[in-house]
Amino acid sequence: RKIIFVTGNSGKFREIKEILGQRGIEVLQNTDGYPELQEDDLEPIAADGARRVCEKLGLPVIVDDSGLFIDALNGFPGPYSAFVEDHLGNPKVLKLMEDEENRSAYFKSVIGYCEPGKEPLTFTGTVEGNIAYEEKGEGGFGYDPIFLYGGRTFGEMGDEEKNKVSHRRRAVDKFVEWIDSNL
Ligand code: ITT
Ligand code: NA
Repeated sequence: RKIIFVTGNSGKFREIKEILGQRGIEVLQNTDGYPELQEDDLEPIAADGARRVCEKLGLPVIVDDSGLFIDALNGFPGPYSAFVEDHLGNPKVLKLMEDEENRSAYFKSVIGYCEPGKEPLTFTGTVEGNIAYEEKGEGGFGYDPIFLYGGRTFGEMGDEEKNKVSHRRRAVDKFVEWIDSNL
């Protein structure tokens, strides 16, 4: 079985290829991109994105809309995670968190899946952790160096370790469960 994953983010692609690969599903990357809805929740963004690319390509596709939600910042950057990562970066997020004692945050990943002629489906995974005081680790991508999980950042873990516990892993597990009982 093969599936097309539409994403411009090579970190996401690497992780999903590995996780789905272990379950016998081959993942092909398509970097065409798609317009993203502006919404507070990631589910409608992923659903709409999956629908658009599926209609365009005429094939079953997945997309992954994800983000980092920081409690002390009322869930920021959340749906703006890509913009904030690109334009401000981790040092400025740490700066915003400088005087905050509440470090709790979570990552969320929503897989949007769509088949031609069908309504899109979404599969959500989250993982709770804390915002570090400084960037640590060369692994992963994006916010991984500032996201502490069990005493180390996702950036300090290798892909293998991150893929066992990550928001993305949890979303993909739900997707695979659905595939197993529906396809
Ligand atoms: P797409 O082409 O798939 O849309 P993107 O990077 O624009 O790629 P999003 O719109 O979903 O993806 O934005 C999510 C942001 O959150 C982006 O800056 C990611 O780098 C970051 N992010 C998502 N998952 C992450 C993870 O597992 N670890 C660290 N940062 C992550
Ligand atoms: Na994006």
